[in-house]
Amino acid sequence: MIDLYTWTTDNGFKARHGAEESGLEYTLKPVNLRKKAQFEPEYLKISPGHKIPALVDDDGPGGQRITLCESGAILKYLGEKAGNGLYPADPVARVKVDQWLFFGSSTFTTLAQQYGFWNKRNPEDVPPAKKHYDEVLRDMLATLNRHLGDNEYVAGNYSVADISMYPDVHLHGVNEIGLAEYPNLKRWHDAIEVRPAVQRAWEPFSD
Ligand SMILES: N[C@@H](CCC(=O)N[C@@H](CS)C(=O)NCC(=O)O)C(=O)O
Repeated sequence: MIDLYTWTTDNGFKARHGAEESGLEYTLKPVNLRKKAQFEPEYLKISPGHKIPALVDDDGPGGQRITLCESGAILKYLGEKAGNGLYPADPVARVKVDQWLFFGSSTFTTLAQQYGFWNKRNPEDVPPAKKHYDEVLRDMLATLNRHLGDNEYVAGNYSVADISMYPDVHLHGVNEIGLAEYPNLKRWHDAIEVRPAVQRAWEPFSD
């Protein structure tokens, strides 16, 4: 049985989206960040850096129990375990999925979160930081838009790499900046948004 520890944030939605697309059975374990549940000693054994998402699989490789944090690693793990092409078996296809999965996990979300912090959540008005991260986010959206002009999904076929970027395109791109200037990205977003797994993954939940 897989336990998925998550909350209603971009990285949290990625893991839930990956779990829903995998078709694997899992139990959702809410970690209420507002109540600082991520600092509970038992949770820190699974996620040492007090971050969601995290996962425990009693039936990991070789039947061993494994614990895992980092959304990118979780997406790769679920995709490999599901064996349904979300993380492809073909080494050549994997090269591109890895490239965009790392971009999504380490560059895109990390910088989009800075946009969210400086432009939406920080009570102090700091115009240079706002301007900087607004430009950074728009540049990343433009990069994706150009790439998706020649590719249906970021790594060719739909994969965990797309899942790693969907939440921040949705939250910041669609809901805040707007995608009118990025038609290829809007086409990509809208195709993913209607997937049944995405609808399920974004259903509200509470602890
Ligand atoms: N690189 C990590 C980042 C995870 C992350 O930033 N999680 C945030 C929510 S989106 C969190 O748990 N914050 C709580 C904290 O830092 O205490 C990943 O991709 O999983």
